[in-house]
Amino acid sequence: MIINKDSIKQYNKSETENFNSDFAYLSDKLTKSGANVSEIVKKIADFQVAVPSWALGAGGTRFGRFSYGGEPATLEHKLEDIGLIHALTNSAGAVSLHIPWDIPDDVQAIKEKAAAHGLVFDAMNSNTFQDQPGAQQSYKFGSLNASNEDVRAYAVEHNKEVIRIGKELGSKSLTVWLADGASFPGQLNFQTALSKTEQSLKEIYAGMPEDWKLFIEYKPYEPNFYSTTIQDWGTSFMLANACGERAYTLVDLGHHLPNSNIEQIIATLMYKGKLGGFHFNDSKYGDDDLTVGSIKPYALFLIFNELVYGIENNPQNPYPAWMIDASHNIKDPLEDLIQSLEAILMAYAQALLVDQKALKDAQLNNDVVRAQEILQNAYRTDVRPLLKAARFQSGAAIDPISAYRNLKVREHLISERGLNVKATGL
Ligand code: AOS
Ligand code: ZN
Ligand code: ZN
Repeated sequence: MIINKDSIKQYNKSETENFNSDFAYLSDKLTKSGANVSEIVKKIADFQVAVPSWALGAGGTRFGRFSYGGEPATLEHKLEDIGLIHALTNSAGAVSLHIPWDIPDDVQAIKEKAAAHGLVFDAMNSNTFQDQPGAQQSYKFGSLNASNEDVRAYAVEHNKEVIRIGKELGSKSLTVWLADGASFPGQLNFQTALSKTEQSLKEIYAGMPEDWKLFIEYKPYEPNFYSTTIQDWGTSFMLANACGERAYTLVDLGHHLPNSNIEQIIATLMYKGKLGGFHFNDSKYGDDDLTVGSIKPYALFLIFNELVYGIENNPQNPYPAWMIDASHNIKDPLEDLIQSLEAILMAYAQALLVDQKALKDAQLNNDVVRAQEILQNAYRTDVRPLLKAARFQSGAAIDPISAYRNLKVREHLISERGLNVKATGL
């Protein structure tokens, strides 16, 4: 073990003094304004976000990939990396596996390894956007939407195989993201492509165990640049309804056209009980891989405000599955994930501070200024002492990035695994 509870505890000692005074000040202020601080800290400590198995290596863009050194070469290494992040933050207690990039050779051993790091298996991810070595059919012109029946059946079967693997691991859900679409007008008949997709998803849904959920992801463009068959939340929602009650829409923050009102999409889906999963990232233009909260933290807060409202007021909606879906090529991927977790928990904590009763009153009285003040008061609160308290109380690091650097985690990984290893995946 590169780090353990003792080394973290030891390191925390150097941070305790500042933390104690910051927390005492904030806690006092919030308590006076009517907030239940210990309840909020507990909610923050309980919030767990899955890390995908493809986010641990130095990611790539199509223009280049720069190895970071000490990258995980095996699934075991990837679980160790997530274990490290979880030990430092106490908020990354799940892994989301990608098949076939991370097929476990020995399921039992992988389950034990995950359990040793306190990790559970969240949603499984299938891949019908690449042809694998030895593939009998090609996805070049589509997968679940393919007009060629052999290709479509092959893609459906792949998803069923992913369910079989996930079942052995103890996962309870499948996320389907499709690259299917067209790069040029005329390439596809939209209606045929959509009806094939619906048929395929229904077949996959029928192949799931009774206690599984299906998450249907949408994306407006990329890799196809003219049309994507599941382009938006409405299409995903329609397909989820066609499949059945255990099929849901999955919202990936980066999968919207610029300036889309994502928080309103969240509200609509939760109202209808159909928000199943969530992929966190950030973007300035049309990408889906930047660190969460690095570009639009206020939008993230507004999204969390709807999530918190929905979790409290929409029993028809299951508790959503959270995952970070970001991977860039210039940062240490573990530091990047720790930064993303921090941004997620800050937005969550700020949303928990929103005085829902006062907001409702302001809305009923059409007091627009007051409503905005209530939201912005919550957003402008420096909630970091609450996050630190949640981590400190659960034996994680008060300041995870500083602990990661001071405990020389990357240096240890490089000395154990070498400088020139390349993670499988993107
Ligand atoms: C792709 O853009 C989607 O966000 C997927 O959720 C994911 O990144 C991909 O499926 C990798 O497996
Ligand atoms: Zn995604
Ligand atoms: Zn994406």
